[in-house]
Amino acid sequence: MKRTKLARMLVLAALPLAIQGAFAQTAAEKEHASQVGGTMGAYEQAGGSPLAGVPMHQDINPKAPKMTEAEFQHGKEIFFQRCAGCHGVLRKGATGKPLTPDITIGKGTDYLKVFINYGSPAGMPNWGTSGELTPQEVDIMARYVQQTPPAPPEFGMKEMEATWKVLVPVDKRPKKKENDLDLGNLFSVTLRDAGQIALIDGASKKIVEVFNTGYAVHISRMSASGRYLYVIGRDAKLDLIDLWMKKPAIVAELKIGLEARSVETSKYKGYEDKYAIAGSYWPPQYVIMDGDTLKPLKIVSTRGMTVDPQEYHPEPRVAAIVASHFHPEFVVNAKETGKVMMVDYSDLNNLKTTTIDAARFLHDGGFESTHRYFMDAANASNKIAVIDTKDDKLTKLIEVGKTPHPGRGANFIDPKYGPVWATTHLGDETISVIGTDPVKHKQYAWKVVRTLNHQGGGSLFIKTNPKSKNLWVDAPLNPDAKISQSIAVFDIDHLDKGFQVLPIAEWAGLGDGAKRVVEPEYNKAGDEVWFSVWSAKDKQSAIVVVDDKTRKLKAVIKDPRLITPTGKFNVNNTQHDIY
Ligand code: DHE
Repeated sequence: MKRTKLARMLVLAALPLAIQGAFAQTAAEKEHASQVGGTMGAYEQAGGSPLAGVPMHQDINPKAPKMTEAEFQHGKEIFFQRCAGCHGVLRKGATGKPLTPDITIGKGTDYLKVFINYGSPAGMPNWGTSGELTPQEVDIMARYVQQTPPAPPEFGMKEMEATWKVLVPVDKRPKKKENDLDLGNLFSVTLRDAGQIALIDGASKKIVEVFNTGYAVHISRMSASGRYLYVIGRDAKLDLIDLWMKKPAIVAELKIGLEARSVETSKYKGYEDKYAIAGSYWPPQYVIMDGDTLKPLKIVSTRGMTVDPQEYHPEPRVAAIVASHFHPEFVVNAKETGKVMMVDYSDLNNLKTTTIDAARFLHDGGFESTHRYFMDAANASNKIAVIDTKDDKLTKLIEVGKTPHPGRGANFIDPKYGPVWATTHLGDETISVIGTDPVKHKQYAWKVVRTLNHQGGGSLFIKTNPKSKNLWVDAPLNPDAKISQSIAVFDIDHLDKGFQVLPIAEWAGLGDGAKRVVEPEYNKAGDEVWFSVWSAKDKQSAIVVVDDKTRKLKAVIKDPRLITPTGKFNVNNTQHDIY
């Protein structure tokens, strides 16, 4: 495929679903856009926000063009569904341009209407000519963005406490494990559009339990002991599941804000299972809670100055959070300011925080194999920031490919360069392999030692396991269905020999649907790899299990309850940061 066409298809893939159809020009693009169901729309910052339905303060700007209350409400709804992801809730700009009244009033309604109608080569969709917005809605939006941005409500201790429920008090919980489940080999599987997670037993591949959790549930994390499972929804609802109970159950819940993506637990010696932390997109803040009850203890705002240029940002969303293994600290990433906060949880009343300047648009990342250095993707800056969690310092900012998206990344021993960590990319077809051993392989440390090409862009996750010689990389957002429905696998001992492609979606034997293959995850033994085959809510999805040694199909998990499976979190690997 020609590069220009591929580039256009990748841009298409990153757009909200609703407008993909309109951007699609070829039959293949049109088909892809219609296939991807309700899922792609929420990908990248351009996704719909749960804030659309939240009541907000309305302030009509006297200098701005007139709007009726109904028009304002309609504009607000469209803004949160379509625009907030890129332009920010307060319209201060994120991946899209700032749209505050000091800028927009000067441009005027007619200019703005043209812009909204036709879009721009810089990535602004053609909302009007695509048919996504009616001429009347284009007019409403042109006037809406000249009003003072309505701010969603804040969410402080009073609001949090009002949502807090302990369903099973700590003294009514088991003192030891009361079931026969092999906890280390359980998988917590995100059922994204059902607002649920499924617990699946790694050996029998059967669903043990399905829990109703938050809306468009995002990730699961484990407590240090492996007993408690934490699940966060995009609506910022946090659920705590006790895996020791005879029948694992939700024992506490808390809403930590209005929109969220991340949760983690204290892992430092002496603090196992003591605290949990969750970060929100709105309000931009994080909260530290009691690990076993979710009682909110300390809320800290992330609002502040960006690393570069040093200017105030009112909504630095909290992206990945990990727990340090070297200090009683959480590593909290503020996306828009590009700052990494090492939050010392040993004294919550006198909270000490070391703030490390990294690069803007921090998103996801994982530890290298010693767990000392956190490899932190600043996605829109095309960089990996290496954060030393022992000395609490920035070790290096490394240029990688376009829009790195490691998930947690992949650690392995490169036959030539020693210990390395790899990231894949959303924006191109490369994998950047980075040396991570500053002691025995100093000359390669914190450098891209290899760049591998795999099937194509639109990749989200890369995975291996200490017991494996395989490196797996997905490409679920690639516009070519052949690519998005398969997986590439490299032999770690022969990386320069290229990759093998396995037709995972075909192996699943499903009917029609997007069938994107997403997120490789190992079992506890490190001898099986699980892949989600992710279709729309009303289509059948599945999980395909591959034998890691032979690369042959081992099992297909199909169940009517497996609705839009995406992330899979093996208890043992999540508990011990093995990836
Ligand atoms: Fe994720 C991790 C944010 C869309 C599946 N995702 C993360 C993290 C963040 C994030 C900040 C890191 C959490 C941490 O480590 O503490 N994700 C976002 C978004 O803002 C975005 C781009 C758009 C949105 O509206 O939410 C988004 N994410 C998606 C998806 O569409 C995915 C593919 C499917 C889904 O279930 O929603 C998806 N994100 C995941 C998964 C992880 C994740 C599976 C955890 C990876 C891991 O190995 O830990």
